[in-house]
Amino acid sequence: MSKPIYILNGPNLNRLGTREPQIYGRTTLAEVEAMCREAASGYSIVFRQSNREYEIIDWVHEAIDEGGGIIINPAAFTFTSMAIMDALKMFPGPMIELHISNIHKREPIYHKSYISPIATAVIAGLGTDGYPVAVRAMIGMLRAKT
Ligand code: CA2
Repeated sequence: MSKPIYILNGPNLNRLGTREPQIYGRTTLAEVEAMCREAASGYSIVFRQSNREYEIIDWVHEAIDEGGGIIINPAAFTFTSMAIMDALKMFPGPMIELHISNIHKREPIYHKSYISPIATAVIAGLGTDGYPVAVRAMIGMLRAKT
């Protein structure tokens, strides 16, 4: 059986759909999870969100041991966390950095990602539709590997 795809979400994304709809839309994180499961076509999905940096690091370690691929929206940790970057560096499989908004179109504080230089691919600006797009792209990469 193939290893699961880990979809990890960083701080505040549990509040998705409740504010700033002009940037992040009105879809909730529970709806995003459902979209990902629908796109997974037989692959198992581990879908998680945390507001705590250490918990995301622990989940990356879990994915290193048990996961086939990682899709991560690190939210604000994108711009601050060398610790998450260091953990992700140890992951041997494909990794997609995902952002709902186009971070490069926003203020300069959103431009310098610690994760992009080590990610296999980056998706930004597709809204929450970026999640199922990332799942399909991840499945393509996992199939190409086997
Ligand atoms: O666009 C993205 O997905 C971001 O990763 C979201 C982060 C932001 O710091 C990144 O620059 C881009 C912020 C997430 C804030 O969470 C929200 C929760 C509820 C409503 C709106 C946003």
